[in-house]
Amino acid sequence: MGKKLEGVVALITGASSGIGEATARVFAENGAKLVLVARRYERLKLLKEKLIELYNTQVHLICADVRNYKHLEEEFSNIPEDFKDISILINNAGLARGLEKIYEGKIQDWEEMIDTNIKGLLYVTKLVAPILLQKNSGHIVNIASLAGRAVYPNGNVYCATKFAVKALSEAMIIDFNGTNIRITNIDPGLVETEFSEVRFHGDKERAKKVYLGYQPLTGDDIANIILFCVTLPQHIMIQDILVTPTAQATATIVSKNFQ
Ligand code: NDP
Ligand code: 8X3
Repeated sequence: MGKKLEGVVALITGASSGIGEATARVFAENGAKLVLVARRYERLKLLKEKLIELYNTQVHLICADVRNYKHLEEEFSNIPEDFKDISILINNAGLARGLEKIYEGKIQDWEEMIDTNIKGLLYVTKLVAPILLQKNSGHIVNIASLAGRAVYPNGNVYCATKFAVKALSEAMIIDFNGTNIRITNIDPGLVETEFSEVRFHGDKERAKKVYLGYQPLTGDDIANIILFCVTLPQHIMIQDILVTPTAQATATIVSKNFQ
């Protein structure tokens, strides 16, 4: 049997770690050609080498900050011919910074979250949408969060950015209606990645504790859900998915049985 994504070009933002990296691996295994975006070039380069070695994948790297539209535009105009025909966009790059009351939050953290999670997603979508519209097909997957469905204590600005992603997914579903372009919003709960380390500004010990005492989701779990959505028959569009570890009921109710 042929591979599910044989020859399909997929662009994944935030591919240097966590969910994005796992999605790159799962897509490569399924025959996709990849355009991978992140800021940490060394990470992307190592991943590219691994994907070539394991799956003979064709990979084009874009070392860019999704907050910088001008740079993204330049990089897009330099995408090699072989990778230009993007069919799948995974809007995954994103982060949380800080976990404190709104009146204790730092302006720099707020700006980083808003600029990356909302504006970065919009910038990349703005550049990929014309390619999909031109051929009247394709799929955009937005990684929002459980944090975009219910606010939790000290989540304030991060939650607001993910509510915005959810709103943008709903808007895209309406705006692309009448085309063959599909939109899927995915809201994961707790996934063990570098997310908490980034949120706690590099405090690995504090980050580790978030995932202790239960089985969190992995990047691979989300990657396989994404694969499922993008490989369904063309007439089926999964609009929205909420996925949590079995031990997680809500953002604040997590059963840590053995703690
Ligand atoms: P990671 O920290 O492991 O990965 C985040 C990725 O985003 C990295 O590849 C990072 O690359 C990239 N990124 C961050 N900022 C930028 C930027 N300005 N420009 C380009 N790339 C950027 O976390 P996750 O894999 O967990 O996070 C992926 C997405 O999933 C995020 O949107 C997050 O909000 C969401 N999510 C995560 C959950 C979790 O529990 N882990 C749950 C729900 C949603 P680099 O630093 O190299 O630029
Ligand atoms: C990441 C999951 O619950 O830490 O979006 O906000 S959570």
